[in-house]
Amino acid sequence: MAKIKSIHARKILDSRANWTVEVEVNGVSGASPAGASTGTHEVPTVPADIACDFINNKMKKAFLNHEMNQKEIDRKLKFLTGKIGSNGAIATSFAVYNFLWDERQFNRSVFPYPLGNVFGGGAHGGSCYMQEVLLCPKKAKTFPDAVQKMTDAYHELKKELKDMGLSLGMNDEGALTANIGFMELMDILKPIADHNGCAIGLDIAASEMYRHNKYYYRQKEQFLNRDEQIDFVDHLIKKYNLFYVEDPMNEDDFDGFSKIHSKNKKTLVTGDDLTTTNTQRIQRALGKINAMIVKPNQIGTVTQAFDAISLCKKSHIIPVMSHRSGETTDATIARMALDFECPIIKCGIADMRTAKINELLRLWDKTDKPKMKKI
Ligand code: 2PG
Ligand code: MG
Repeated sequence: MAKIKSIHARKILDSRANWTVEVEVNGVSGASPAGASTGTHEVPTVPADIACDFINNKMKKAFLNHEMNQKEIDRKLKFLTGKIGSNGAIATSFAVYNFLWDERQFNRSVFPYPLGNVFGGGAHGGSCYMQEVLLCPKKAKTFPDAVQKMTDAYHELKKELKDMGLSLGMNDEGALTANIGFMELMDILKPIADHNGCAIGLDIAASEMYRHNKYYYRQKEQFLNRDEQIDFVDHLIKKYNLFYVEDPMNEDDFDGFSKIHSKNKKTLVTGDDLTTTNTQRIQRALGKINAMIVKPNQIGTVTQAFDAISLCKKSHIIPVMSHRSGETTDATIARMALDFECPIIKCGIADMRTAKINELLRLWDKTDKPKMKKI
């Protein structure tokens, strides 16, 4: 087994022009993304300078000449997150994962469906209260066809909003923004999604709008109480035939998620801030959700993210590999989605988001008899 011969951390910029951590292990790199609508239960980050300083001046000595073993390294990283943050830990863990990529004997022929943020708002910018309106090209038979369908729908919506004179450009995730109400947007998007073979999903990111036990809808200047929020989400699911709803309730309201799930068994009721890629929180969510976001930087290492995926699979919860709103061109999550056979990868559509999609297009092209994971 290879040994760690060099480790070096540096600051690089993410897509929001904020500093983030990139780590090279034996010359192979990994970089940390960053969230804006972060869950309270995520492992905290530390400023990039502090993480890099600790990695280069203290951690390095303790890691050099150790075996390049993902589990062992991640076990050590887990205990260092107080010093290097989840950002320093995941950048190192990704670098090790990428170094070992060629050696690992995984069956890499089952590809995830992309889930792309086509229209956005909330904490990612844009006037809409809805954080993400997502498209999943469920009718596609191949990964390239899935990308075609999703981008066709994206371009059609973009043109429509431009022709109506409503377009306001893109937000943090490369999603479209416009001077339009959410329901009006949905009414325009639904036929576009339908004829391009895409299903619609939402990331409501409800914790971001939760104030004094109510949900604040800023476009409507309206507060909804818990029961009203459940009814509103239920109404949206039925009206737009939503296949996916992420974080419909505040991050600690496990029973609220359960209520929506029990009324809508065909929809993926998905935890993100609820579960934060944390196996203890997934245990609490069993039976209450049927899908879960996997963001490796929420928990700090590839191994812990993998443990979360394994628990999901045992518990009939669909693991959805996911980017963050602050990203780099690091494409490790695309590789992880393939290795761990996640049926869906949430990775955006435009701007820097193409790094993950392009990695999967390359891998699809290089694979003998690739196929899509059934969802
Ligand atoms: C989310 C993510 C990614 P952030 O809420 O699912 O889309 O956003 O990285 O800001 O938490
Ligand atoms: Mg989310």
